[in-house]
Amino acid sequence: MNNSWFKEAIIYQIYPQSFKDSNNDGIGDLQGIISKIDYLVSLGINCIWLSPIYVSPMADNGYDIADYYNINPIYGTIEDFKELIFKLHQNNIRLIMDLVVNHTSDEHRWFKEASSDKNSPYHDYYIFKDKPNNWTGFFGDKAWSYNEKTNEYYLHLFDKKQPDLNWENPLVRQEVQNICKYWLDLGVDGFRCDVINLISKDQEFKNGHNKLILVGKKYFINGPKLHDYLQELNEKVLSHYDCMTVGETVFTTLDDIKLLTDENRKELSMVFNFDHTSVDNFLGVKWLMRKFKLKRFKKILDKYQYGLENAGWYSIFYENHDQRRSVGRFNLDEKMANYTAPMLATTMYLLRGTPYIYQGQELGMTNLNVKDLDEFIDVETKDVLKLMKKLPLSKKYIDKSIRNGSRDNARTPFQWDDSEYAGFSNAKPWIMVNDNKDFINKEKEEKDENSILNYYKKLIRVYKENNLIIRDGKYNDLKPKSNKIFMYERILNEQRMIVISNFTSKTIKMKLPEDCQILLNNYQEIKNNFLLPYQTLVYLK
Ligand code: TEU
Ligand code: CA
Repeated sequence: MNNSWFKEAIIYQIYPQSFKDSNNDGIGDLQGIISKIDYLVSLGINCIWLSPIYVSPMADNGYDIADYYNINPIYGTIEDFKELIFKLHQNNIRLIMDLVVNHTSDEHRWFKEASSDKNSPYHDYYIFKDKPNNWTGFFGDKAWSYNEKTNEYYLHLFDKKQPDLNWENPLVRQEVQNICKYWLDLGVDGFRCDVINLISKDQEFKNGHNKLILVGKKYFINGPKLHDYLQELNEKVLSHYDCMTVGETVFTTLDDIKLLTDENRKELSMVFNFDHTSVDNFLGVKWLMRKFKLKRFKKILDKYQYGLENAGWYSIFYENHDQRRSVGRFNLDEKMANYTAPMLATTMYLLRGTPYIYQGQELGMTNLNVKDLDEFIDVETKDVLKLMKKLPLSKKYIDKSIRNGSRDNARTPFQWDDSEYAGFSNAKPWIMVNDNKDFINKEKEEKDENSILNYYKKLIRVYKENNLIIRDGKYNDLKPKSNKIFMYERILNEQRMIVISNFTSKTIKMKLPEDCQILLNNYQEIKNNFLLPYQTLVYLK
């Protein structure tokens, strides 16, 4: 991995189930993606992160893998996949795959053998104990389930259909190396490594100390051998290819990130950290809602912008398939999305780090509006709703928290046009189409010069044209104390870029920079000495 193209990548995440259905069975697929490469090219992105497409019973929408070497037939065949890579590369778009190796599906052959016979060589691929400890998993439930055939408990930090792999076992690590090698040889350009900082567990399996959600998290986050495992994977496989890795890391600190992404240590190219998406919750748990404060948001982003100045690399993003939509978040009025979405995007993507855009974000797609909470179908939402109903919480709180937090918000079909199923499919999709597809859709926005989509295209163009200063420029927050304005500069040699964003619905009196080139503005005009509601401005001097 002695390359740095990942620092110039603009990455677009595709959630295959919801992007485009080519054969009208209601489920997105690989040929669907292929049919939309023109659209990806028109956006200007240069890399795709494809969420899992491997064989899976879909208990967690593909994050539960039953066969790492084959494509889930609902998405197509290996031939379709080869065609996809070939055509993306033809268009100078790279492809990174999702690598989910903290756990497998309980329907993986390894687990089937492991769970039926203590003496099977696969038994030690997983973590079995005679007695469970008190850990809680990420979906709010107990992290251990009973396995009758061997009279033991097995560990699963996510759903019980997602047993954790035992990375202590060198054979498991060898399997992961083989998997990476297989896909790299097929031409993929890297991996997004699912919950990678959970792979090494403290072998004492101590009880956690408190009664909070995620009891025991201290003992399964950034475990003692995490760095060794990552270095080994690099040495054995990744370093032999021109590839990148982005680790999804949960509850990591700045120091962790410095270690994980230090180029000399050869572990990961960059990580996703969720501190800034946790700005409106408590303890990093999105169900525990907290009022948004711009100052807090900036403090978090500043911490990493300054902290990783000389070491490490970072990913910048608002959305992914687990997060709620950014429109309507951060105290912003959903009805003002034509202004707020460009403002949010500008503010975030001119920071230092590799930008990630989640499908539909560029249209200003919104959260899903369901009548009844039971209409949510995601496994996490269901588990958490069940748990919340047992706790002393008001109906109103539960309603708001679930609506905010459900991952279904991000998973509704991509809105291509205003037809019945939004141009995603001719058949009823696997998940509800958002009813605002009539006015939020790709076809309509393409024609409207002032649409969110066209603003994103402009932003991406500006990003590419000024890549050096955005990548390497020194960052300074110019108004860290303000709860209304996010204003920062990026400085490289003689050049200075200034980004100013109004996070409020009010016009604010302020002196604007003079004698600069204006690179971006989400209004037609500039009003001297005033920053308009939700206005965003980018200057270059
Ligand atoms: O998510 C990891 C993770 O920590 C999730 O619990 C996340 O915090 C939560 O979903 C936020 O709502 C990854 C994948 O992105 C997610 O889709 C998977 O369900 C999970 O790992 C298990 O593979
Ligand atoms: Ca299909």
